[in-house]
Amino acid sequence: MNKFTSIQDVPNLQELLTVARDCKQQPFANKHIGTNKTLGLLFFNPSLRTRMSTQKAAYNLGMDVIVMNVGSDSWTLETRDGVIMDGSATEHIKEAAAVMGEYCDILGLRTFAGLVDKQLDYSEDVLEKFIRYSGKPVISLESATRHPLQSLADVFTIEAHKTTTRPKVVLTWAPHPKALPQAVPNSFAEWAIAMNYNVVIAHPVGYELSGEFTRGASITHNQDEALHNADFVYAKNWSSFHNYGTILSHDKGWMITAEKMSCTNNAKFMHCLPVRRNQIVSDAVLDSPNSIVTEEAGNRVVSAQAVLRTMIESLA
Ligand code: SN0
Repeated sequence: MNKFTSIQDVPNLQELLTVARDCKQQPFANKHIGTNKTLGLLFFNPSLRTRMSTQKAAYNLGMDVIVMNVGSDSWTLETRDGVIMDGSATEHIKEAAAVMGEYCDILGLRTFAGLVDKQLDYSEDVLEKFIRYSGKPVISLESATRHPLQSLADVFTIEAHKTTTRPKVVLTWAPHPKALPQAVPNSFAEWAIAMNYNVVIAHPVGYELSGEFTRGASITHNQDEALHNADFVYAKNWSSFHNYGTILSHDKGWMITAEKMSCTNNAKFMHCLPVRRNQIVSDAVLDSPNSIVTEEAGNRVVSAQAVLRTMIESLA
């Protein structure tokens, strides 16, 4: 695996899940494989779980880690080709990525959607330029359109909790005060569909995700109907894809409450975090034993470690 930016980069999902299980059971069994290898973690946007879990995963494999807040601590980067750099950007992504590639064996990159220019976001401009100019394997730490380390942790968590071979997994939109990217729901949908779960996506009118991520899922505007008999409820806000980056609804009726959870098959509640309490989900649900958000976040170490281990093996 020479990049990890979407499920398409994974040659064998079941094999990756087996490696992940092994990393969970024996986190320090491969402490030698990362010796003298450097992981660079580059953040254009804030992070808590991704930063800590990926760093820990790298340490478990004996890697050295350099963390750089590119968005705030380094020079401001120009990403457009052929421009006269007489504005505020100090350095071009061509040099910056190439230099980081000199220092690191693997690069992780967080670059959120700008939510202004759909075409630019969905072309994964910054991520693709880092891949091209760094010359090193790149791991997405949430790009404009996907969050694959999160999705791998999500399906790993579902595998650990499922009580039927093909669980009903409901991805539901929930309200949020800010416009958020589609990366987490896009990615969760494509991984959950690849796992052959019974995937149902519920959202208000106008919140349809791009069809490339949701093919194979049932899509409904009726949340109650979706939640009926669900085994897993994955809540997430996202802004509109079609009316790009806009908020079309603040409908509090979409918040996940204990009453809504009572229509499910004693479903587990999931969210990638950070989560807005009593906006996305009520305190009662988040504080209930059915909430597995902390374990889900804990499994971010497992997903990062499985990906790093697989990548290091293909470096050699
Ligand atoms: C990001 C998102 O893509 O939705 C990261 C999730 C892992 N979430 C946010 O930016 C939340 C911001 C907020 O104000 O709640």
